[in-house]
Amino acid sequence: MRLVNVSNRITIPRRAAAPGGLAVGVLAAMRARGGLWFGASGDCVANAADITPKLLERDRVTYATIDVPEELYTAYYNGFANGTLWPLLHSFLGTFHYSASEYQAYDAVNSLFACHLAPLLTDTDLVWVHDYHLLPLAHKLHDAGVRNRIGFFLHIPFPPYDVLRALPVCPQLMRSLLSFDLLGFQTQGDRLNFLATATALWGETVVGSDGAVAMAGRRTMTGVFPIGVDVADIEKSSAESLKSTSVKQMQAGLLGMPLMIGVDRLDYSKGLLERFAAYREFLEVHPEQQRRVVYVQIAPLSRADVRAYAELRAALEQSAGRTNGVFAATDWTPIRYLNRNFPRNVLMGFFRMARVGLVTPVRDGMNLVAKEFVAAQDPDDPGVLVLSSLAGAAVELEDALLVNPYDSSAIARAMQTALTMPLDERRARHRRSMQVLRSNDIHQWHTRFLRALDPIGFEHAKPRRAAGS
Ligand code: GDG
Repeated sequence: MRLVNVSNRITIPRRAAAPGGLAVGVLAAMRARGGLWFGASGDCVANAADITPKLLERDRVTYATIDVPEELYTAYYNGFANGTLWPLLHSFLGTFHYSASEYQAYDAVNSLFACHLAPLLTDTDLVWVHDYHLLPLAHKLHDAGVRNRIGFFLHIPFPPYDVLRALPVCPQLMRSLLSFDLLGFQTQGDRLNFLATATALWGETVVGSDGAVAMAGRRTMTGVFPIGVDVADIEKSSAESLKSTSVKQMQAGLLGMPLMIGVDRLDYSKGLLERFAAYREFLEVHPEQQRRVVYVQIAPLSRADVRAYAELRAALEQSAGRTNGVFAATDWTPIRYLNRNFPRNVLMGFFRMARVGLVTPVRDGMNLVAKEFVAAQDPDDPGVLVLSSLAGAAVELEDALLVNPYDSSAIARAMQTALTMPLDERRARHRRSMQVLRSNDIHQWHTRFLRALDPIGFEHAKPRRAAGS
């Protein structure tokens, strides 16, 4: 059995990778199992008729990419995927828009993916499709004659039907999801929202007691597979990178003050404006903390061509500037706000030296940064995670300081609690959180998903290294 992962974009090792949770998860599955990873290259081609997949072999993984015509890709990616589905699935009806032509482009790019992936598949391949860019892909692959087992994992939330039905093409997209053999979600809440939507559209009889949806002679299983992180790798790289130049420079710049850190793609789902407001409130309510703490916010730009992201960027610059204007001293900058991308091992080193991790998305499928922050801590002197109760990670990380991300006073209080928490309590919370992370790490995530997709094929195919190792 060969694993074939399909995602909008792929990450080729040793090339600078854009930050993003999906790539981190799929790369771990590919490294462990080998196989084929198919997606768009990010480059453009003049005509769809000229598309030929480019193949690259590295370390028993075949990376296959296609170039997509620019206009089509823009309408598919910036338009329907990130202007319609991303806000809608995060329940942001105010940011969501719909355009029939962008939906057509989305459908057409899914057809192109299917048409160029189908010839690369062999009969025994297990196909695993990732995320909201590719909801119709199994349906298109069936049309292209593919009969393999095909699974789908949604990395972001699945909203309640009452939100989803704002989308004019909701029934079509829901129907095409039933072409998958397995649908995986981050949390039970997401899965139940999907099943309730299926019930609302097609009646109670389509959903079985085991959570499978049966329609027109097909049966689609559903399951919950919360994504994890590579705990052992992060423990090692966070400790090792304390010796790196960037981490030492950061340490020197703290002048002995505790570090509060946030690391998020610049995205309105991550609650950055709300977090900046909470930090301002914290400095007002606790003037004794002024000049006693450093807040570093790393926010690499993403989807900069989508208007909502450009607007958010401007608002964040204004907000950080206002806080620094009001509170800065000649020898102290309250917020260090960096729109840049750091190497992964350096980030893990930053996490390890931080006293507080701020992860306060207003909605998030899981949030890997929350898990990475915990895994990177020194168990003898661990930092404290302040975590949004609206992130999928809050289901597992009950020992974080859980906050409502819209409640700036609650976040400000949690900042103070985290900064003043006694060592014994920090250690106890960290120990319990690490047990949770180890019991569901990244290897268990892909193992559990693939075993559910094809129990028989899975038992006959050995990964290149044992899951969990
Ligand atoms: C989606 C879902 C779900 C960030 N800055 C840099 C950098 N990162 C890395 C982080 C982390 C990843 O990017 C971000 O993952 P998240 O899970 O936090 O968020 P999304 O990108 O929105 O991911 C999310 C995830 O998919 C997986 O299923 O958890 O809910 O929205 O790994 O460390 N990496 C590097 N430099 C940076 O500056 N190298």
